[in-house]
Amino acid sequence: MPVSDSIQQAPAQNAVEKNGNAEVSSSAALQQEYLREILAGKRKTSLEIIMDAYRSGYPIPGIYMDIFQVSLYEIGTLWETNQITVADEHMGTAITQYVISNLYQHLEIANEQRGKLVMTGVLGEMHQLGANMVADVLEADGWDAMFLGTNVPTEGAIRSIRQHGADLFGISSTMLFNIPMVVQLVEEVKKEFGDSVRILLGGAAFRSLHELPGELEGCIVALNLGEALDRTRRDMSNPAE
Ligand code: B12
Repeated sequence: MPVSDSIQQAPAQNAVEKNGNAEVSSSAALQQEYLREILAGKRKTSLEIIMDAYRSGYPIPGIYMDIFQVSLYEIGTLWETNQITVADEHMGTAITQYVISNLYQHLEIANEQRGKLVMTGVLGEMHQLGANMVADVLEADGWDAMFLGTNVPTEGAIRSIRQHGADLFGISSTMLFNIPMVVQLVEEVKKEFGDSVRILLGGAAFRSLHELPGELEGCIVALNLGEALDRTRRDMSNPAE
């Protein structure tokens, strides 16, 4: 199944067998179960829940969006409203990072070769999971992806683009206060590589922007996994152009 379809079709496919009875557990129930386990610090059970879902046919991009993203957004709200501690948030995030790392080996990579991608979080940005998920899903969609992590200095990012021969450079920013750093990075990349490297922007900061700063014109902006797939397929059908 194409990776983009798997995002939309995920919930309907989540059929879980228990005690011989076919039981369709909704993605919402699965997400709540996962959230409960990560907040209880149950790393093993959290991984088992996700591996069971995967083995029952739940596609990885769907798990990323329906389970991980929803749980982490909920953790953000619980944290903001003092219902959980910073330690709880760190633990939930760490367990999710661990589960994502385990899922990676099961990603089905498309036969198509769409080009080379470097993905990073901008300097000053500590949120990493969203960019990690987008890098994984684009890799599954046929991109030769190099994920740098986050809080990467401009110089290092430029060097990675050159070393990898990237056609596409993804920048993630969650915090609005990091947008000036995104602008600076984009300007440096344009100066070094001109139009030969397209730039893909995303992360929660772009959701809060009313208008894209003029300096970011010409960049592709995508606000979630589905949009990242749609936009890269539409705008990057021939990376060499
Ligand atoms: C975990 C977490 C952290 C961890 C991150 C650890 C890590 N390894 O990632 C730590 C503890 C470091 C952290 C720090 C902070 N955080 Co924080 N954090 C979160 C939390 C709970 C989850 C983030 C997450 O992983 N979300 C899940 C991913 C999947 O979602 P996502 O990032 O949006 O990614 C999706 C899309 O945006 C998009 N996308 C993302 N990147 C890219 C890139 C490209 C190229 C594309 C195309 C798409 C794309 O695709 C992804 C999949 O759909 C959020 C809650 C939330 N609502 O997200 C708060 C949250 C983002 N944090 C918040 C805050 C305030 C902070 C701090 C300022 C706290 C503090 N006082 O220190 C610092 C800022 C640090 C910094 N300079 O960046 C606020 C931000 C509020 C705001 N709007 O300004 C939030 C919303 C919590 C809240 N409700 O108050 N945080």
